[in-house]
Amino acid sequence: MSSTEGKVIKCKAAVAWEAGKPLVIEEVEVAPPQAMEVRLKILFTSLCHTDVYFWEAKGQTPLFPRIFGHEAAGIVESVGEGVTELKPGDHVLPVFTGECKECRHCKSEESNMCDLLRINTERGVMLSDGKSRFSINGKPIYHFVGTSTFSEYTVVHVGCVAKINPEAPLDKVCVLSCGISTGLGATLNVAKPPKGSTVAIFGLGAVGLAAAEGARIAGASRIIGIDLNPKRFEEAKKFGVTEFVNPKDHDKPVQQVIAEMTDGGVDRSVECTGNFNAMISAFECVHDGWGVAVLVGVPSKDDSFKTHPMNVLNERTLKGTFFGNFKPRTDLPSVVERYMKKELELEKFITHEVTFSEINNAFDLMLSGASLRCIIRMEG
Ligand code: CXF
Ligand code: ZN
Repeated sequence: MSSTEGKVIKCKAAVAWEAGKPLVIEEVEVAPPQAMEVRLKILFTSLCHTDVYFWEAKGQTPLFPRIFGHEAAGIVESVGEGVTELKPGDHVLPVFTGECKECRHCKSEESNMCDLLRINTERGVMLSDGKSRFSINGKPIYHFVGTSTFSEYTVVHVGCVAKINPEAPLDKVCVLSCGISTGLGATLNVAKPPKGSTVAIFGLGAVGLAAAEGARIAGASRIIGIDLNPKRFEEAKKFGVTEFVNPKDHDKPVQQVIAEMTDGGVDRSVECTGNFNAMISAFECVHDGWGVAVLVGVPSKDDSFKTHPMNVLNERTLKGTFFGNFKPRTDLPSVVERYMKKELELEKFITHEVTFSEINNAFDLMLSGASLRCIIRMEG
């Protein structure tokens, strides 16, 4: 039994008091985990665009004060009642979407969209009692997507925690909690490019580069990266991207450019920008007869998507994915193993590292487009 079990822990957390204002490192109180919850000591966390988006209060009703953060790795400190699969000391990745293992989605081999623990960006409290486990002088601080990893300790539902190999370096595998798994899974689990095939990736940010990494692992012969920023290409080569297309360099639709490059279209495409015009291009650039396009990027609220139905009738398939179709508890341990076997390279995604007290720098680096992933080291 750890000395803190069952007790309130006082620790440091980066609190967002207001939309778009720098986070403030505060001393917070973290309540013990309740039934089916675990309290984690976070060792490393990284910043994902979704944290920035909700911090800027672009999505939905703003909820403040709040502790953001959902890409992370840590160690179980204590477990609540009813938790049998985790124990103090286990190495884990918290995940913003869960796997209850009981609902029809969890029981289906095809879905990872758990009914109970699916992402909810509007809820700032724990599911079981509608309360926050964080407070400052008795005033509650809201949670974010059930993870709130910008804190030395956090409380998470057991269904949102993947137990991983204790040998895995937590400062690397923390990026598997969200963006990198999303892009990787979009290619490996959903697009499934056969060996030797051609793959187009729209958007060469961290998620798109993870999709390219998936195509490289699958043995694609050509990986065509599409981005409006030509500077992205140099970096993209490290992820297996073999050719680069900037839609701005052409006076015809990019889907036509790609069709001309590939004798009628690519075998697979993965859309990682969230721009609806890019989604149309990603769909229309796949070859008729067998092409599959996968949508990953999150569109704006009022967007819609238009294509001629003949594009579908001519045997093109459109798919979408959430978290790369990975079931967090069942599948993430094996993604970690792929990294351990050096099949999957994570180092190249990690462009920066800061200490916890420098967390606002990680926001600046992401906003300026300078970073792919910036690791935030909680200690030392
Ligand atoms: C995203 C996935 C789509 C909805 C918002 C959150 N995942 C994490 O960043
Ligand atoms: Zn994310």
